[in-house]
Amino acid sequence: MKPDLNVIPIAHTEEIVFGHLVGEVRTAVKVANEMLRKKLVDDKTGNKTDTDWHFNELLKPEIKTNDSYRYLPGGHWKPINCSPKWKVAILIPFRDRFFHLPILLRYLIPMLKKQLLQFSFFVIEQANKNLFNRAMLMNVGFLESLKIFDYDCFVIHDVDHVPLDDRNYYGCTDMPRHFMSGVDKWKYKLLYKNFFGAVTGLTKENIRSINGFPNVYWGWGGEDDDIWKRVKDVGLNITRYEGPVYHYDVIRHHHKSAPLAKDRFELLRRSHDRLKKDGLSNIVYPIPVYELHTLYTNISVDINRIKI
Ligand code: NGS
Repeated sequence: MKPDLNVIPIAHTEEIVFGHLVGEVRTAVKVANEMLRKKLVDDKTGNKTDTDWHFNELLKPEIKTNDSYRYLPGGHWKPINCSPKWKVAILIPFRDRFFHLPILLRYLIPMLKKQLLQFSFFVIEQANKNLFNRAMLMNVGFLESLKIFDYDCFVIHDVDHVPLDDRNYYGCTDMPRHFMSGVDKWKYKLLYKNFFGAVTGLTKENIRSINGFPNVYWGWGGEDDDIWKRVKDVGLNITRYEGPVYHYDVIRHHHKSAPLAKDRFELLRRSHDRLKKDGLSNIVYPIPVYELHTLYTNISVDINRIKI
């Protein structure tokens, strides 16, 4: 069935997702945010402090939902009656596309519950006007999410891609994984065989073995091809299943197209040489700003160029 990709307010999505518990959830998130702010901001100086403590202790109280899940403030869900096969962090690199988020989350939450996964949503927001750097945000999301919980599975998700079938399993079996066999804008095909963008999955070990993601792609394009090369370079194979279960629709928008990463072809040629020195091994970024929302944890970060 075609998903409804019309814009809906976040409040309406919250009502759909939480039903009669929505009031309780909103209050819990408000309280958790106040506690978080007390911990993260130094009272005297007003400066941000590091998150080097048990962050997840603040994600309280747990709320039991009526579908055998426990919910924790900031968009974290854990099944009650089974131990989940995978603990999945969904990382959404992000800037400005606020109206996309509720549309995507309202489809993903029921889907992941049906798949009995433990899951959390992290929106990794680039907090400046530099060219957008999707892959560096992925590195930040990986490192920061691991401060909250020991996830073993990471799904990197473009905010505007909605899966069409809830049998598209987001656990980390057969990784690294490209979850998409086709997309509406390319007539439910892919643009090229080695495409590794939009929605991908890697285990924690996979990500460490490729030294995370390249930090050097500022602007649109190329970073996903670089990641494909990294994966191949370390001898891993990418799995992709064929057929309509793995189709996606793209949420249309009227933004002007993103500025290109002009140097992307040059960068791609040197991908192999940079693998060890560009990624998790050299990333630096200022302490991010955390904010808990009902449906996700927002990690806002001011990323800048790093010398290799
Ligand atoms: C390729 C880009 C990828 C991009 C892909 C799909 O040309 O980064 O198109 O584009 N590679 C380079 O530019 C080197 S899309 O379907 O979004 O139009 O992901």
